Amino acid sequence: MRYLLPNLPAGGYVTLRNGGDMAVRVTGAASPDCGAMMLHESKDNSGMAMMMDVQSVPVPAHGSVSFAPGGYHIMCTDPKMHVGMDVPVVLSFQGGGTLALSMRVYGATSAP
Ligand SMILES: [Cu+2]
Repeated sequence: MRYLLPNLPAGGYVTLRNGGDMAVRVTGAASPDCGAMMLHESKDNSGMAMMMDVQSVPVPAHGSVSFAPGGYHIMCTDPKMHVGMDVPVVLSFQGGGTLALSMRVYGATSAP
């Protein structure tokens, strides 16, 4: 998680690998340390950085998808966290599956 200030959304970045034979789709994310979590994609629109809501993010069979700056991210509104803590996150998938993970919180200038 990249955390800036309590009144700014935090960004969640993660790489998901799918070792299975079927493609899956991430359809949502939730954390008790966020007011809400949304799947977003950053886009460069003629030099203007924009973010858009995305309904789902595909993870190809035997492939991976990266949530990374400039692309997909998990937006955390109203973050209740501090640098150095681990935030519990549950990702939900099309078809009803879930994946629990823990995301370390970094500040604006610190890097994983
Ligand atoms: Cu966003």
